[in-house]
Amino acid sequence: MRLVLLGPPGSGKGTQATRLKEDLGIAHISTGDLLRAEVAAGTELGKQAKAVMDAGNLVSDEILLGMLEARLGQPDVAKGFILDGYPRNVAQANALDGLLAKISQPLDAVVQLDVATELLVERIAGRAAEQGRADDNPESVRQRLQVYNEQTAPVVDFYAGRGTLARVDGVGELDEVEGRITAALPKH
Ligand code: B4P
Repeated sequence: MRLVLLGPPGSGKGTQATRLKEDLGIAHISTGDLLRAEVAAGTELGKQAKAVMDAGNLVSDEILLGMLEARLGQPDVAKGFILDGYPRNVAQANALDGLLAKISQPLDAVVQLDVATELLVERIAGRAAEQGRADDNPESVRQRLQVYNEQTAPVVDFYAGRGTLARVDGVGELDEVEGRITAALPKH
């Protein structure tokens, strides 16, 4: 199974991908986690990315493409993968098409998690209190939501136009949401 999980910040992409990876036995590729690992390791890339992420903006497409290409080249990806946090704009969606064509691993499904904005803000505030992530402050959250509406929402239309998109209600117990995602996946 090769799956893209789409959704605004706080919609549960990371939360659900962590569960689905266990149940489906496939790799979980979170571009947010890859970037945070670079920041934590203090690499040059991490230094460049940190300020952009903290402000709630998108890190450059070029950096993301290089990171993703390297990750897709790792052996665990052969079993399938969940992409969480990529693509975040239409240029990234086109780049992903190119990368996957090169390794002959086209997508099987794209799932969009729908959650109302007030709930997103509430969830992220909860995480801020628990984990203190640098980009979970109110100002960055506002910016991340704006970036989502301007740049990522068109990616939903991109996949809808191809007929590969399933929309799933992301509100409810974690098991319930996971069940809806699983039900929306093509059967192999
Ligand atoms: P991400 O790490 O992708 O962060 P996110 O969009 O906030 O979603 P996340 O997966 O963490 O949260 P989730 O919804 O699971 O990106 C961070 C930054 O990295 C971006 O702003 C950008 O700067 C950069 N970046 C990443 N990818 C990029 C790309 N492709 N291009 C450019 N830049 C990129 O969960 C949120 C909270 O909700 C949690 O506390 C969770 O417990 C809670 N929750 C989840 N499901 C719930 C439910 N059903 N009910 C109640 N609470 C729930």
